[in-house]
Amino acid sequence: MKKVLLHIIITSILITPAVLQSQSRYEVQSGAGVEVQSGADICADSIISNGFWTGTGTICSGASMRLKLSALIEGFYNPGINKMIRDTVMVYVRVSTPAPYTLVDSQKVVLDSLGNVTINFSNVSAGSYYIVIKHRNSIETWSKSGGTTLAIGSLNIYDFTLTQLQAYGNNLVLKGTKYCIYSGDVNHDGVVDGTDLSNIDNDASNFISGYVVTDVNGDQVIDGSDLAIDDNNASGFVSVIKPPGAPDNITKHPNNTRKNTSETNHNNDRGKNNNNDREKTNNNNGKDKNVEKGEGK
Ligand SMILES: [Ca+2]
Ligand SMILES: [Ca+2]
Repeated sequence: MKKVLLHIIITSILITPAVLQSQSRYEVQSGAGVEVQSGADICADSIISNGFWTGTGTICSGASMRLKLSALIEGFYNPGINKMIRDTVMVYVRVSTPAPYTLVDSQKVVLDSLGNVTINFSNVSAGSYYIVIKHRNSIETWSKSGGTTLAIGSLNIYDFTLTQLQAYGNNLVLKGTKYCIYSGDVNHDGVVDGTDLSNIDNDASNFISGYVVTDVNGDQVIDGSDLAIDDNNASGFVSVIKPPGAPDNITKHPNNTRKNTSETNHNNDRGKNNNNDREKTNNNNGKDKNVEKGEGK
């Protein structure tokens, strides 16, 4: 298919010099024509068509919003080596106004050991949005007050680790030199409190281990280290801070079926207690039926 596509592009350029093509942009100018043969496809982040197309191939008009996101999970981040235990998060894009900040897209992705991931959102057009991160045992965190501008056709960058202002309500905790998302909301009710502590305490008493929601520091052992993080954040009355009128719960966008290439196996189901209020998604392609059992690592 690549040979066919290359042939089409080269032929197009030779025959119709008005056609411009690059990695993320394909433009057919007025008066120009492109034949896409059966079985071939032309895809780009941005396709501008002022000319005409022939043939029965596929045109992927998949203009997407690309976002390089950086976020660190407090319990999973070790400032001594500036590394984080990688884990899955849900990332939501919501309009910045008006309330209730309509959800336009979401992705389930894996933050790497530096807290980075690059995501393609296919349902987001250029505008101002809130970026919301939800992790299996951390406090749901919204991006800075007033929203952030996201563009199409260029890489957008949003870094929650830079300053406290990067989160709505300054709801980040400094660890070393990086700002992190608060850990410890084991039961996902939006607050770190005695209920979370109790859940951790129970699992620690039962020597539960593995990929479980009570493992707040990501070492797959439930013990006093996890309790200490929750105890500290419960003492600080850590809770979700989001714009007025925001909904209590966020659900996955129903139209989203795209998978990010950085995702890992989500079938890791070694823990005994990992159904505890996990993010439940309903990926239409049927590949992620086990998401509710384990979000990956
Ligand atoms: Ca909680
Ligand atoms: Ca642990």
